Amino acid sequence: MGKEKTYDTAVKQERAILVGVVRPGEKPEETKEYLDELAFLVDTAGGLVEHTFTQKMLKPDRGTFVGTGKLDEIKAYVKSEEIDMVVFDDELSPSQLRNIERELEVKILDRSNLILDIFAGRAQTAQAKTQVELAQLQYLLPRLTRLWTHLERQKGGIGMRGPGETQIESDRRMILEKISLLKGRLKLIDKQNETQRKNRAALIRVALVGYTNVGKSTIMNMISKSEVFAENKLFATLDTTVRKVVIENLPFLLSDTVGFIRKLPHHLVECFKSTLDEVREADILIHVVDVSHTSFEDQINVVNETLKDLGARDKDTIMVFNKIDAYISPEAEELNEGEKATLTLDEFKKSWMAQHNAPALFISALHKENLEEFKQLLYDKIVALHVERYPYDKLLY
Ligand SMILES: Nc1nc2c(ncn2[C@@H]2O[C@H](COP(=O)(O)OP(=O)(O)OP(=O)(O)O)[C@@H](O)[C@H]2O)c(=O)[nH]1
Ligand SMILES: [Mg+2]
Repeated sequence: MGKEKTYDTAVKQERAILVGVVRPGEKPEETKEYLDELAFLVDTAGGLVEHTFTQKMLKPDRGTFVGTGKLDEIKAYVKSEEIDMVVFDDELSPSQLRNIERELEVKILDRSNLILDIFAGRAQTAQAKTQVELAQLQYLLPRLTRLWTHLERQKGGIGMRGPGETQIESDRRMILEKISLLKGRLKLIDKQNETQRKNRAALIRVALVGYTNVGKSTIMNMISKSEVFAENKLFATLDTTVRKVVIENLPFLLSDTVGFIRKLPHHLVECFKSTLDEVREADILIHVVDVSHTSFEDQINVVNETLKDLGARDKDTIMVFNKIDAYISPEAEELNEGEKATLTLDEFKKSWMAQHNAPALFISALHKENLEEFKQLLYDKIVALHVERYPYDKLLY
């Protein structure tokens, strides 16, 4: 923990505003939740959120996403407050991006390239770096015209066709070549990793999965006594780490991997599929939930959906509700003085969370609360699986 800082806070922070469209039927707390998460992403990327704009719409405008009236309002704010970038909560189409950029004349990001940017800043291994670069190029490809318009504007804005088209074509070809190069490199890395996995002993494999920032790496560090980078930022972990762990006399493999998030860019999921092989091939999943987060139920659904995409939804899964120390009950505001807003371990065990999610455990990885029960359940599960798989192996237990 506490490795080197990824972002240098000494440089001037970029001033950002957020823009979200409120869909019909969306509850105010949902809108707040989406934009809070976007703000956390901007913060993680090193930016400073100055203001948030929302616009109620049946569906986003095809040309300008928020409609021209709202765009004028945003433009006035951008100019008067010297804003450096405008961040949209949804993926913008290439033409929306072009129109908005032309109007606002500052950097425009959408959720996808914000996430890509964070990933790019965090990638450590050759595999992660290649995966992120590939995703970035795939994101860029349909948006190439935008870059060219940009150059045209600097030159005076005439002659949008002629040389522009030729330039786009050659850029395009270059990017396509780079994409196929990166794909080739990834294939090679995948093959090496596959061989590595095959060479491992026939141990039971357990994978930590969950939404980003729920405490997966903290749990990994705690039970494997390793030093995986954990911090209160999104996507602290990008690469998969595998450790051999021994509980009592029982060895098994535990992996920690990239966290999931709602609206994860499609390209990114594709490019990170191989990083998630460890999840796909795991015998047991530990689905970690941050119970102190107001929308942890939504987060559980997002994780389950992502697991489904990966073909890993039907695996043997233990639900671990983490951060019980920071849990505040939704009725906390109505409590009288002296009454506790959190739950005791017994109350957690009797709650709907336990009843709906068997087997479920309630822990605090940070305060090392209830870890014995966690280890015991894991131990029992692994032993059961081991007996089933190697009925004649008497070396263990
Ligand atoms: N209060 C509290 N905080 C915790 C607990 N467990 C982890 N945290 C904090 O939550 C933050 C995120 O923890 P990580 O272990 O990095 O989470 P992660 O799931 O690996 O996150 P990503 O790799 O970014 O997806 C850190 O600041 C931890 O110190 C806990 O039990 N209680
Ligand atoms: Mg992590």
